[in-house]
Amino acid sequence: MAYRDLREFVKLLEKAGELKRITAEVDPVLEITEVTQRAARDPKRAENSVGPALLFEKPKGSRMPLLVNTFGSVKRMAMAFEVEALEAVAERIRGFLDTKSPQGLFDKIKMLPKLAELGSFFPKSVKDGDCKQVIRKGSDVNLFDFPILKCWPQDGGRFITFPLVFTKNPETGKRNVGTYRMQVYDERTTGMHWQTQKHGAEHFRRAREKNPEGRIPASVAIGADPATALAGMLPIPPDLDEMMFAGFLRREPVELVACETNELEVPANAEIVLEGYVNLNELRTEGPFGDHTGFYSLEGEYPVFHVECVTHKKDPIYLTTVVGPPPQEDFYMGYAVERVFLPVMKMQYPEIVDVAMPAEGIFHNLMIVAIRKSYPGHARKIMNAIWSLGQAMFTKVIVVVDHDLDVHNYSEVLWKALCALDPERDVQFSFGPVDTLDHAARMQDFGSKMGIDATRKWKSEGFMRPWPDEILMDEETKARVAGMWKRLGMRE
Ligand SMILES: Cc1cc2nc3c(=O)[nH]c(=O)nc-3n(C[C@H](O)[C@H](O)[C@H](O)COP(=O)(O)O)c2cc1C
Ligand SMILES: [Mn+2]
Repeated sequence: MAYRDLREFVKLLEKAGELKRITAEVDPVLEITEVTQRAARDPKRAENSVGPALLFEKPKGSRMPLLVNTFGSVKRMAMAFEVEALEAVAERIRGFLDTKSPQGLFDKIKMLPKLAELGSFFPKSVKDGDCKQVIRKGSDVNLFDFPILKCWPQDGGRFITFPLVFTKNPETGKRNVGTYRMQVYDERTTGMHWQTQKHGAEHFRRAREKNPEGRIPASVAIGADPATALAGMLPIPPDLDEMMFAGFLRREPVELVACETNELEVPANAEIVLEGYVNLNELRTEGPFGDHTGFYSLEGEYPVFHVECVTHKKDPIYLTTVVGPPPQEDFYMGYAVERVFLPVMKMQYPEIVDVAMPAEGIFHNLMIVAIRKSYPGHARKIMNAIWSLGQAMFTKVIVVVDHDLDVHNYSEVLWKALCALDPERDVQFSFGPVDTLDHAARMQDFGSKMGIDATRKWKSEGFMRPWPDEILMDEETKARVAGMWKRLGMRE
């Protein structure tokens, strides 16, 4: 059974010992971040976790609780998707992809809605929802009712960090849902930080082409059942509905309810909904913001969201997340995405054996890819494939290794990849779109990338020397020494 809403997930987390309640008053300005950082880096916790989810019952200056670090471990990501291990989600996706076998990757992903028709994962419109228990319009709207975080000292203000931003493609009417942070400017105005390659930004541009002086409706849901809440960050193709995908993940359709003041629909189980619009001729300075790179993203000009109506549950939970020096909660979200979409990647490129994105690479800086190399230049082909694959286009450094290397063992990757290099020969540069947050790029959004071919080199690639074997002791000697171990006076 799918989680009904966020609080049902909170209950389960608490039962599983994965949630800590904090009853004392804590300030959403900086203090909640610092508490989260300290709790997350508790050395007594398991390695693959950044500490428990935290429910702050009394954020200073607000009457509602705040939930953070909700998805900050592999275990909690699996709980969010109601599976024992993330591979089970990957397996389900693979099962669907196997049923029919269209050609391209995008075709394959696009198959999902068709297949979903069978399983009826399509969102369902309903008349009413808990998100409408309280409705405030016009001058009754005050974003400062919510415990919105100022995360880091140099942040330009308070930021809504975990929203689901709903817009419609003005040409096709298709919905998009993206998680884009929102800086609060005043009671009823925020920034809208959709980066230029993201689908919300595309809707904005298409609408502006038609009517530069107009506006597009936008609605924002904060907090929903876990699959729905996580759907906004999924790197899925532009015309695939995130709410359909959420339905697929939770195995039950997402229930959507019409907004009060615009044409959009939002999850009926949302904790909080902000309804409004974005002017097509208005930009405003956004940032700085302590970002998931571990550095501040600098000020930039972004669209502005005007809130006309707020609806929420009687006793809403404000869902948020803190990004900052890795690893933070978002690393575990990204890791789940990596695991869940790996079979999709492998289907298009069967030579891919495994991929890893170390936390320190903050998703877009480093991808290690193991391939079963079959022909000369194969590693280069895979680099180009990754640079053309959805948001993987942002990958700054790709390291391609042979299939017998464990990409998750970073010290082995460092050792063997470096040994396999003749840098001038094996490093390839490429130009293209880069992540907006890359502060080293020569200009925002455009720059260079590097591919490193760290596979064994072949004669057919012009490498005429023999390639040495890795040093391994033979099994016979190992067994013999194991037998004499005690006799040698060595400790077991
Ligand atoms: C916590 C969090 C905050 C994010 N903030 C932003 C943001 O401010 N701007 C942005 O463009 N992407 C942001 N992202 C990444 C997008 O959510 C992600 O790229 C998503 O796939 C975008 O959806 P779209 O492909 O429908 O545009 C954030 C992701 C997470 C997990
Ligand atoms: Mn999208």
